[in-house]
Amino acid sequence: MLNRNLFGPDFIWGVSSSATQTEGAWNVDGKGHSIWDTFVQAKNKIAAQHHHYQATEFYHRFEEDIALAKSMNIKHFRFSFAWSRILPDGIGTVNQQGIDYYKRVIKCCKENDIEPWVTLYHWDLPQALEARGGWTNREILHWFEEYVNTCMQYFKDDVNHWMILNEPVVFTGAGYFLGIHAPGKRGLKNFLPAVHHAVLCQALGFRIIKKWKPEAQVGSTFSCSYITPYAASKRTVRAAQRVDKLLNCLFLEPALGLGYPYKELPIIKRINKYMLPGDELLMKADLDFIGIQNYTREVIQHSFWIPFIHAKAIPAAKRKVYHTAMGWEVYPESIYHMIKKYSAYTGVKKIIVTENGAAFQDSLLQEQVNDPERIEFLSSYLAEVARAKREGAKVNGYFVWSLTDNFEWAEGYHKRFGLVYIDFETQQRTIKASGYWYKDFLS
Ligand code: GCO
Repeated sequence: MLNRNLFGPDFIWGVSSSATQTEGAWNVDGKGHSIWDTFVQAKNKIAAQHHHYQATEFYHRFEEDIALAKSMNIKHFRFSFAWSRILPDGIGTVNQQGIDYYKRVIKCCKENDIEPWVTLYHWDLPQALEARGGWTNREILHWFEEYVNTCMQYFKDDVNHWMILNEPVVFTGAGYFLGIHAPGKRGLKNFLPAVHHAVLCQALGFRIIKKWKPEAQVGSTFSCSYITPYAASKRTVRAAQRVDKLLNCLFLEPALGLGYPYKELPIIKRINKYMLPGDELLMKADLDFIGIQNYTREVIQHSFWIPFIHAKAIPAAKRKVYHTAMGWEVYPESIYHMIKKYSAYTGVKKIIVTENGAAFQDSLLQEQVNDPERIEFLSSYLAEVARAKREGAKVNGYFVWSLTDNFEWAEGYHKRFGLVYIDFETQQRTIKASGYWYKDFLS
């Protein structure tokens, strides 16, 4: 039977969230604009033209939400700092009100016996920096350096667990290649420099944090999907390998000193154009842990028509397999395979599952939310985490995405991932059946 003892006494249990998806208060108390504040204004980018300007009002309601987390036996809370709340223009003047706010959040966590885990960059670049090219401009190394130094100056004594970037392949891929996330840029000419600069910032951020606080636990978080070829043909298998390198390895391997995956992903050779002598070394970061964020697997087919990668994913609906409201296949073995895969890298010291969860069509009926699908989802994925752990994998923590329903980027509010339901009209919180299930599991 699944129970927490299978994971050992030191295993870390938590929930995750991020600033843009929850805080709201997008333009109060001195906060500068972020690229998401701008992006949600564009036509036809966000489902139902939703925006995050109120979101879950975490900025004003954090005490209530952290108390809820405590009531659910949650001991670790992962959230992010909004860069433009701390440095409204990205660099330069510090916004004291932003510093005070995060101090209050951290203090509240501690008063509730909850350990804060802070992500420095969860996709919300200050708009003032995007105006200067954002992640495509190598200057971002200086901007990011200033931001991380500022965070350490104010928070080094308050926070022991830091994550540098959240899902860099998603914010560069969706934001600078596909144009479906902020800042809405497209093409290899934006994607490749953004990737390279993010790889460099990841390592730079690591060095800065360690300089201020050698004993801090510092990681970065990577989205990952188990990749399966649709057929056994050589062509399909190679297509699947390319996707695997792109989605699962592009930001980790350079940090481990393995460089970019040129061999399996030939298109990445074009990144050399953005590299300066010595960069290979600057890409390395001896991370204390890696955060992995897994939801599903992808089944890949060779495609002549898709440029650069010549591969495409076959959607779960088309394969007629069980999937969540996001259209993502429910495939618990995926998390097992990913943990094993990352565990096999000698340079990976420790793996924390920093996100796992699911969106389903939840509804509030008589003040209750009955979500058996989510309970089934979480327990089946956790059983696979336990299996990997039993086999000796270096996994030592698990965070559910997310504490509450929130702003799901381009999907708006209709995709609910929370253990706690939010009525976005009234902002009323209701713990879902899955939230009670997690609470019992952790008791
Ligand atoms: C992330 C994720 C979250 C999403 C979650 C569900 O990178 O942390 O994008 O912000 O809400 O993964 O899609």
